[in-house]
Amino acid sequence: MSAFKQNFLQAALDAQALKFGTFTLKSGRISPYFFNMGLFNTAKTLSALAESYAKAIIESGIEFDILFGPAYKGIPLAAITVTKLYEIGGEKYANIGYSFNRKEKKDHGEGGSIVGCPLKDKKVLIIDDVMTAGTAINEAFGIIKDEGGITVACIIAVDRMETTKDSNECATKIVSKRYGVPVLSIVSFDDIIEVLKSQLTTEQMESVLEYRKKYVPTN
Ligand code: OMP
Repeated sequence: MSAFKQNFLQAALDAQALKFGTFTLKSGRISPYFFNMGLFNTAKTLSALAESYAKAIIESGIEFDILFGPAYKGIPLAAITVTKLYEIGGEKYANIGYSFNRKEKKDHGEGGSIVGCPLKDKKVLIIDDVMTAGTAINEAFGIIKDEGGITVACIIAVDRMETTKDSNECATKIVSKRYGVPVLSIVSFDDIIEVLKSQLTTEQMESVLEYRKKYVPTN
């Protein structure tokens, strides 16, 4: 497993952004683990987070013009990661732009709902936190299309690898097929299990595996 994945998981545990217990998800599922991006909230943890996103993007070799962070959680992610891409990846990333959408439309000043680089005719990479059923990310694809941009991929920190309500395929696959683009992630549910198996109690491990069996497709 890549070092950036392991570093990310260690940073998530240190920041208590990755927790084990009983959590109700947006989908209503009761999950034995939860990833809370909001707990990466200090300079050091955000720097580690940005490094993991940047390394995953560099490793993918995806070519793009703009890193787009959907409001609200994607906004700081886009800003910190675009900076880190330049620091780590050098000149190749010097002119990569960043932008985000406003939740509320502004009718004064320059107006519009996009802040940062205009998306028209640009190759856009969406950055977000977690994908469970893929609902949140759909909106971002729509915004980019409406602005005349071309989404070339999206990247999330955690791919929970779960099926949606109406399909036996995992949400990341469905999103990837629907929009014809790769869905990248720093880590998947399986990476979490692999790295943390020695740190979880038997009880935690059992509920994690049971959840996996119920909601993660086998192929
Ligand atoms: P989907 O829209 O179903 O893909 O769920 C993704 C969203 O669920 C994230 O953007 C979060 O708001 C929330 N979420 C987490 O933040 N962490 C998790 O581990 C699980 C969820 C979730 O509710 O599924």
